[in-house]
Amino acid sequence: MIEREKTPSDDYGIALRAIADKLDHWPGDIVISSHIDPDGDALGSALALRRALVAKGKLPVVPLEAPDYLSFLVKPNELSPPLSHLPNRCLLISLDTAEEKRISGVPFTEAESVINIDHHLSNTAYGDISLIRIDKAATAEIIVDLISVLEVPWTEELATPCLTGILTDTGNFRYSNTTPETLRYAATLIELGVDFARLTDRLQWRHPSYFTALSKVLSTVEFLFDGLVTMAHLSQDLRNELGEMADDSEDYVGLIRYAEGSKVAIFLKEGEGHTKISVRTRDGVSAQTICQQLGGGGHLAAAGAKVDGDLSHARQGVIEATRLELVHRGYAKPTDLG
Ligand SMILES: [Mn+2]
Repeated sequence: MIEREKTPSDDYGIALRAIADKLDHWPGDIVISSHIDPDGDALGSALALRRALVAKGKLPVVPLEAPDYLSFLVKPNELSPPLSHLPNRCLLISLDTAEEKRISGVPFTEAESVINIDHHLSNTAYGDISLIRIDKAATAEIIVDLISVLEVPWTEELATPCLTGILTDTGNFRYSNTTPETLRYAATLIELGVDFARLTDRLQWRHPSYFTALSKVLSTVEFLFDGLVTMAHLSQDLRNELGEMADDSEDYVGLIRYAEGSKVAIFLKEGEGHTKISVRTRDGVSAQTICQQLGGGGHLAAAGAKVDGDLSHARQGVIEATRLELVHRGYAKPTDLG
């Protein structure tokens, strides 16, 4: 795509061209945002697109807050606090965000026009232009193509956040969304200047207190449904005790999913009055179905939800949703209780 799409002709290329034209000719302000609690794809896509538009003389506002483990990607003044209002004639570009209510830091209804670029199956196509490509491993892949269509000269500063999005959404090329095309995107981005070994190393860095938190989280691991389900949690009490660094916990669920025999890995993080649930699955069990029952969403093998109530309430809810999905897929009997 990067090479051949200079003169786009297929539907994808036409959509990219329409977005590029709109960005090139938009007379007002531009805001780029992504989902709340941005991950590497959300933040990487937003930073790369912002840098590309800055190279074209524009100054998009990006109201996102980088998690600690991704803050090394961000240069001074690239991110802004949440916006309580949008200026008149504002174009909103929403990246990697399936529903408008999940967009971070933006009063959505005040946008004059919305461009919605995403790869989630559950995307509701809420934009004036919606470019949803569920075959892409990361929204960052679409951003790579958009930057090429925008004809911004490629630099390492554009390529690194794009590859970050691909790396984090594929678990460093380990998840089933990793296609030959994904690896071609990565190869091209490395050719464009990303220091691959340095980036993958840097992405694994965590504050020392993360490892203290990890040791406590691992002490909560439990196995349910005869080992089909691995679950762990981080309570609000422990988060208070450990401080904010314990919150870089996105990958706890990625660790416990490797328990042999496990089809479903669940990580619960308790907050004030709510609990965040992260689910990873394999062998046809749908994390998305489990999380949709709890008001969340995501992909087949990786999904999440945020539910009201404390840890034990969330634990009950997710066990029941998981039980239904395991029964539906033939891995458990309706009488299995966990
Ligand atoms: Mn993504």
